[in-house]
Amino acid sequence: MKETFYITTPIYYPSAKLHIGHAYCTTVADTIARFHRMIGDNTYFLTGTDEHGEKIQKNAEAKGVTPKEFVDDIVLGIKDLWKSLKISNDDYIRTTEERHEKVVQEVFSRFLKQGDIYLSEYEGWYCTPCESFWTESQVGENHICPDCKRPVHKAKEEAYFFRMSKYVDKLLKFYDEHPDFVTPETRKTEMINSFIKPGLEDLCVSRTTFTWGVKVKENPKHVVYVWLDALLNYISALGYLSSDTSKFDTFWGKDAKIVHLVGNDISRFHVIYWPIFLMALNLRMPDKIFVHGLLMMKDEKMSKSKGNVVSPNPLIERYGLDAVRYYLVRETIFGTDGSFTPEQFVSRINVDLVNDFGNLLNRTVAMIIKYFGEIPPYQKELTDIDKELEICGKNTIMLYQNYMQDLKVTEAIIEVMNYVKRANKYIEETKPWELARDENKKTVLASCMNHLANTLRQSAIMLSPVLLETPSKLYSQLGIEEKLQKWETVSDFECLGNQKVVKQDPLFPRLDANIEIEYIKSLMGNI
Ligand code: ME8
Repeated sequence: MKETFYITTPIYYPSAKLHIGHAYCTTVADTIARFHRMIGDNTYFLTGTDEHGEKIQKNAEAKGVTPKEFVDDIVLGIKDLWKSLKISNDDYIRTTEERHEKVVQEVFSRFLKQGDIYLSEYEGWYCTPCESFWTESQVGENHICPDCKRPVHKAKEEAYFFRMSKYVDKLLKFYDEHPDFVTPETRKTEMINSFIKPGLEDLCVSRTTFTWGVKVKENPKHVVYVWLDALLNYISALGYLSSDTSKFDTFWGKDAKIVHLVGNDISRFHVIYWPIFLMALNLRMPDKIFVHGLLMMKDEKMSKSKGNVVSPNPLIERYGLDAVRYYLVRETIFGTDGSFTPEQFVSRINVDLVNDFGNLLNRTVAMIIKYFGEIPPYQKELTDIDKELEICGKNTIMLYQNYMQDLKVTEAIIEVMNYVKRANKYIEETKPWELARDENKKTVLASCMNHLANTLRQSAIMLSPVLLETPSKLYSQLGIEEKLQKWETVSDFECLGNQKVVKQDPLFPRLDANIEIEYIKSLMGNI
């Protein structure tokens, strides 16, 4: 059944240039969106930037420009990065756009009217880089931010608060009734233990110490807290409260499947506050908050402010779009922490793309040209090894589809690559060069070539949400016509026959590990 599918990434802070960590989440989201489009779902994919807040105001002041000029410049770079990664987002929301600011003001007014928000005074420990207030127990004796581990300072201001206590029981009931709401589930347990069990405090939702934010209409010396502002992007971008709510009605409608991908650094806001804001607005919940891990660099969290980062652009220029996308989606199991190292980057490309995938195509094309010139038609008489390869293919397609539907993209890709590995082993087992010497084995050889070509075709289709340039190169070498490049034909084991095969350049050139590791090391930190 066709679904309506809405997927979002976090909206990133344009406080500095983005690094490979941001590209990681966005590329995975893009892969999932492309998969859903491929299987025919009505799909909407949103990304964007979170442009208000004290940190951005300070960065702009330091540079001697207005905050808007500051973010405009960085957003250009971010959009360029998404273009070079061929990110297929349907919209790009900026929180400085009128369509968004209007929603933030209206929602704030509504919360005030409903009594969900009240005016009071805030005194607490404030972390400027994280723009978060913390309680005494959270900052500990050393007064360190529990998130970024930097020193916090005491701050006091008149502020509006959101009455979280009113919704806690409802939230816990929602978690109970929707055990799949958060993946991995441990992230939800963490949130319950750290923030809900000790007593969820009311959230401070306005600031008066800086001006770069959405003004509270009722009291303009206040700007709306950046997180209440930012979370609303997921619905403002769909036209919530606007004159045209058709997208909102579809993609936030009751039949839509709604997925937010977020890093574990921001799970608190998505697992606790976002559902509560939605409850207060009387809107439906998302189906899934998928919390992914963070990529580390040299055992340290990659961070724009620390500067220990690598930018995807020079990697794309040198290794190609598909190599970088493949690395991002495959290397770190989505949902677990990972790290970026030049050694793993080079090895992942050489092992998976050059040896396993590229080589399977090279060998297959060379053999088909040598023995037949074109892909032989499907032979009804199958050997046991042919049958085994077909079963592996059927299982792979099923597992791939299930994993993708479950947002387990890395696992899905691993299944496809296991199928590719299985096909390489199939060559060793069938020994086509021996079959070719025996005139009586001609049909067995034909069947072998047909199966290899089809394994490659099926793998290319399944990899096409990740690899954007390689599948067409593969189809052109195997002479595969357009209709057989489509998802609808992926399970067809008998469809190939008489396609003219041509040898072209290898899909991925082999990387000289020593040279490339040195090159990537030279990029690290230079962003
Ligand atoms: O938090 N590894 O923006 P942000 C993997 N504006 N992913 C990483 C990463 C790393 N080393 N570093 C960042 C914000 N990310 C808010 C979000 S949403 C309503 C507002 C990714 O620019 C990861 O997805 O700090 C993380 O959650 C996000 O970027 C944080 O981006």
